[in-house]
Amino acid sequence: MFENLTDKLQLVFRKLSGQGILTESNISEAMDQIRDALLDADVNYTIVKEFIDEVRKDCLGIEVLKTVTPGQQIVKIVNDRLVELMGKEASPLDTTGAYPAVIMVVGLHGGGKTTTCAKLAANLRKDNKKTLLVAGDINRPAAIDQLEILGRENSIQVYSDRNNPNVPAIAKSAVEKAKSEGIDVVIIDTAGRLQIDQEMVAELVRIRQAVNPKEILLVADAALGQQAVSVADHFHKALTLTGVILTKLDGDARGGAALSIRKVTGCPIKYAGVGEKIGDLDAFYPERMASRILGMGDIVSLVEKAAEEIDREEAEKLQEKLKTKSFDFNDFLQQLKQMKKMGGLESVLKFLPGGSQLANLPDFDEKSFVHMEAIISSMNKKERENPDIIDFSRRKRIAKGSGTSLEEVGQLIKQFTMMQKFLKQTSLVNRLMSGAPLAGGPAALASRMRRGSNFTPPKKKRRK
Ligand SMILES: Nc1nc2c(ncn2[C@@H]2O[C@H](COP(=O)(O)OP(=O)(O)O)[C@@H](O)[C@H]2O)c(=O)[nH]1
Ligand SMILES: [Mg+2]
Repeated sequence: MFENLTDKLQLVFRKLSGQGILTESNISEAMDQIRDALLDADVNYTIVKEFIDEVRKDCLGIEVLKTVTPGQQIVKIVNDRLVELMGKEASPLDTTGAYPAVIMVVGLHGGGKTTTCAKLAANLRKDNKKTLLVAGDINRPAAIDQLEILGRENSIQVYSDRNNPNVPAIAKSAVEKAKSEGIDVVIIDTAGRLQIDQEMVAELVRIRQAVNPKEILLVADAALGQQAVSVADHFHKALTLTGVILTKLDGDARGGAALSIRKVTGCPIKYAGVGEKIGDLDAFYPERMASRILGMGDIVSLVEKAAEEIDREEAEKLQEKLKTKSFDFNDFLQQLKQMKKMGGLESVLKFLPGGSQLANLPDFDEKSFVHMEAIISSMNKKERENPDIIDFSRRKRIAKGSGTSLEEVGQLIKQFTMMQKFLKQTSLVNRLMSGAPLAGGPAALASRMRRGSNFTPPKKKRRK
């Protein structure tokens, strides 16, 4: 699958990895090559342009990690953007709500509708769901035969009515039958054409009205590339699809459809057909697909680990320092500087379990960093080491020296004392580090810290 694209991208990355540092010029060269590779894979032009712009921006803003090379980091950037392009999260089949759930399968002739209907039924059987396949392509008797054979071979019930020319009525009867027999999901195979035409669309709309499907899935041949994308776009406009199933990804598809369809139509890809056999239907996971396209899953996880590692190290160092009872204004200042370097308190807190909510402290924004630094710099050595001695007249002097207000100085001292107190609750810090729940949750803690009230650690449950 997508070998050509994979080969080309790997070539770009190999070249980058050989270069120790990233410069605007080698990033630029790499972006040109990635762009060509994507265009060759028949990805939509506008999408390629946007994609490259985003990747370039990410590359220029890269934060260098110790244990991996910049080239490896770019692999990760491209990976993440590919995942995003394909929809980020997987989009599972929805069979909730009305009973039985109805799935309508639509698409052009030869895309793989009939085969995919049977594959879907086999997939649902794994979830213990009973299905009924409905032969809705009545124009060609061979199509009904095909579905019946697939049903017989795989022990899936098939509903057909060769004497009825009214497909919406057939679909309706099938749903009634399913209801009375306790069948969970009805899957309707429909007629395709070589081209989208009004007559076909009108029939599909009538079927939709008759049975109100939970899912309307377009089956599209991935080998058609951009043509598959425009087919999807048309079907979506006519029918409001709930998802796309890309077939024949086992063949010589170049990747264009898989990489463009989500962004162009807004419809998620739900499954990928990867062969002619009944089991050859995979749920579509953007992350796995990106990893297959790049063929560099190991580098992606290496970079992820390195990023986590460095942040964890910093967070732990900070924690260690904060835990000590000797924590004074000197430490506070140093921590402020370090936090600023690391992108603010939030960036540190978010790596502590539950810390992401604590990070919403409004008092720690960029501007107040500057003021805090100024205030602490205006304190003398004694005051920094022993903030208790800072009385009104000292406050006045500090405010004047730092160009801030008395109020701000008071605020900072209050915050510092609170933080000091908070940090002395070592058990609390440990709890935070271990991910154990806090009484009222981190948000409650954060608000207590903000208000300046004393924090009482959660009471231990007494065992009887
Ligand atoms: N290799 C491959 N062949 C497929 C896949 N899905 C369907 N086919 C084949 O494509 C052809 C057309 O499929 P069919 O279900 O009849 O398409 P329909 O006209 O849309 O109903 C058949 O020969 C299928 O076996 C797939 O994912 N991979
Ligand atoms: Mg068919």
